[in-house]
Amino acid sequence: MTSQPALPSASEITDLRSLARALALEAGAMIRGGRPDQVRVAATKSTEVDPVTEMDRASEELLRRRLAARRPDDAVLGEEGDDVPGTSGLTWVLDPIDGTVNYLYGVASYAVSVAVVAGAPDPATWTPLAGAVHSVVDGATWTAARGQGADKDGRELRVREAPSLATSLVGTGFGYEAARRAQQAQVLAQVLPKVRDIRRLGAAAIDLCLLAEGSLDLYYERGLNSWDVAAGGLVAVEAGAALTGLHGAPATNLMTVAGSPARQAELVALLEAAHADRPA
Ligand code: LIP
Repeated sequence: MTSQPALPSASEITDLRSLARALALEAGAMIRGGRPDQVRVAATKSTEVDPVTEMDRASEELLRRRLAARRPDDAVLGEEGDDVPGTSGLTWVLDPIDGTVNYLYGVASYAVSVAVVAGAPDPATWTPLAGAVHSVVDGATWTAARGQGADKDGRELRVREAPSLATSLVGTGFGYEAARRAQQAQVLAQVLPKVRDIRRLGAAAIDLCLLAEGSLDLYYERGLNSWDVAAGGLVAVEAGAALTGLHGAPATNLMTVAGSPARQAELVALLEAAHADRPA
């Protein structure tokens, strides 16, 4: 049985939180200042509606450059670039623009997400240590550190507990493949009548932070990548949210469900009854 390397100290984790915040703010300022009037798609990924822009790439290059200088022994996993191995046992998990479609269209919900985890960068097994989500358009910044709480621009956060599932405002999102979206629409048809309303804002990292601040009561999404969830998930958990998958599993690409513990358990049960993780 290989022993897990010791986690960084509380003060080291505090420093990692400060670095994540500084990097997210710097990349956000570059994105904000450099957005052309007409954003072009540089390439597409999983489908023709899964775009990457030059700014996604420029943001990740900036983040990687800074990390190579500040944290050369740490590994890096980013949405737009190759994995970089490390020797420290820590991995930085980067989403240079979460909400790329919103950025492309000029819809004001996109963010830079920077997190650092201990262990392999696998949401099923990692230990999130620190993270920052910086909303590019309005400049709001959420941060969190393991065991040290979560904040929005310095204000401590606690999740809201809606009195019932029926009065809960629920965030969600949809994938890029048509078959997956058809299946997600069937699940949504079973969720929508049972909750207050749905919000599809287009950036998981911001959705999870809105949950942490009480602007959403619940959030679920299937098909998220590790970089979508790494920072926002820590913000939500450090604000008191339960964050899991279905059937007792941790939150992974299969399903991410977050919210105050009582309501989150009810949403998990509803999603399980709707077979929300059934293959599309
Ligand atoms: C996005 C997520 C969003 C999801 C979108 C997309 P990206 O990430 O933040 O929640 O619904 O389909 O995956 O691709 O903009 O980094």
